[in-house]
Amino acid sequence: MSPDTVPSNYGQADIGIVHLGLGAFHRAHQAVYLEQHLARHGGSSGWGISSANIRSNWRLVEQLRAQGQRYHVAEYTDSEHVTLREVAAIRETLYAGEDGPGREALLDRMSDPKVRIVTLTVTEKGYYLSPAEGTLMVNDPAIIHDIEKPESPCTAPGMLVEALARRHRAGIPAFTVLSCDNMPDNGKRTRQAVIDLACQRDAALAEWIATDVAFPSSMVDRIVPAMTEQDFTRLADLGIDDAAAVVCEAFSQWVVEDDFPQGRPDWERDGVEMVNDVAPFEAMKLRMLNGSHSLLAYLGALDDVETVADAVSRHDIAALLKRYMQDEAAPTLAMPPGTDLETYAERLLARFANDSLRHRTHQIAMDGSQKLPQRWLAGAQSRLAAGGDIACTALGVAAWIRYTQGRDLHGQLHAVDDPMAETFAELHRRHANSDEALVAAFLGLEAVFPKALALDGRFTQPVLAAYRSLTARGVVATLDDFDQL
Ligand code: CS2
Repeated sequence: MSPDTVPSNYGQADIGIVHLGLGAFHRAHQAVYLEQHLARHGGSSGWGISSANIRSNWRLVEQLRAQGQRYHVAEYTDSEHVTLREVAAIRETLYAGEDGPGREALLDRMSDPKVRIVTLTVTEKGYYLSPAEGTLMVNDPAIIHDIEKPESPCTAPGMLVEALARRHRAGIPAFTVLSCDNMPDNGKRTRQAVIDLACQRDAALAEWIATDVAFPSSMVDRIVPAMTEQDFTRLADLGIDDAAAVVCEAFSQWVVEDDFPQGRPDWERDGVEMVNDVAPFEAMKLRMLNGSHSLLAYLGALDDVETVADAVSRHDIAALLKRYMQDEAAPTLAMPPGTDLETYAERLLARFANDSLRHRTHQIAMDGSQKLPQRWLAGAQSRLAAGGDIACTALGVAAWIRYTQGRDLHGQLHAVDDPMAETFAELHRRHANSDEALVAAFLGLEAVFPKALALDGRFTQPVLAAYRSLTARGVVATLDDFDQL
């Protein structure tokens, strides 16, 4: 295969954006948009990025530094077509994980008047908000740390509050905070986390943040699996030896609420959709794409299906996803301008079928406690209120409960990667002898399930029935029955 290549060849760019969460997604999504932007401006627009990891993976920071902050993104349309893009938009990388110079360097950078936007991809749990209620978890040890030692924070909300406090003291205008995580109203949620935390510290600071800081929302979309050895080998075959490279799909979408009082890059020229209201885009993406992802991830992982492409190549799983999107997700959505939900659903299935991406079901299955509310539960509530069907969602919830046991339906063990993993293990121990008690205990987790849903027999009964079917008869037979309904 001979790739199309896009080298990076503009000069140095000044830093105008700080990013928290230097993961694969950031490198393959936001940084690529900025790369195109900087290339158009010959690097002189002032919107270079400083990217930081605040809790883990210092190694990546070292690797990027060692290779002059340049890396490659391999964008696969299918197994025949790949574009290899060199990215140099990240001008600086920082590691602020432990007490030490990295944290101060990051806070210094965030306090620099030239920095006018701070973006985040810290995953749902990185906001320390209760998944069901969206309020700051003030009893979490990391948040307690940031309340007690505000000058040396260890969480993303803590970094934002401390940097904003320093700017406020120094009379420097606030930066705009742009969340790029998969949460509904991610701007409002980030604002809530930051203001709740600032209130613990200084009411005047909280007041200033409430009036002076903009928190636009955004919808981000690109499938960027975690890198595997196999991916690095594939890249080596294309002549790329790059420890910080990322593999992703060719598709990319970014919809951003246009609220940047301190200015922003002219992103619309690089395909970013700048809109007044992101909510319909966000709900569509979360319930259709991410909702389907979670559904195939839990059912697939329980049945030893390794990747997303393997899952959708199975007739029974593909049929379930179609039914879920058509009957349970689409009817709950307001149509975003210029989008047709039927076409959107078809394109999603085609994207999932891209077998150049080894997107592991277990990767998507992690952090279910943080993902379920926005992917499934909000839609299920509105579907029930309209007297609609939620059978696929109930099956998904049952599969998730079974998944959290840490053993698939063929007896193979897997890790349960979730901030609530200990609670799950305890529930499985306590209720090992009763499916009914186990399902009731899970649905009673108030951090995850809204009370109204947990008390609604139209939801709880199908979850229990699906749980019993899955454990007694397995995924294939359960989906077979589903086909007959
Ligand atoms: C996935 C997402 O891991 C997951 O939970 O559903 O990372 C998904 O690939 C992206 O949101 C696609 O934009």
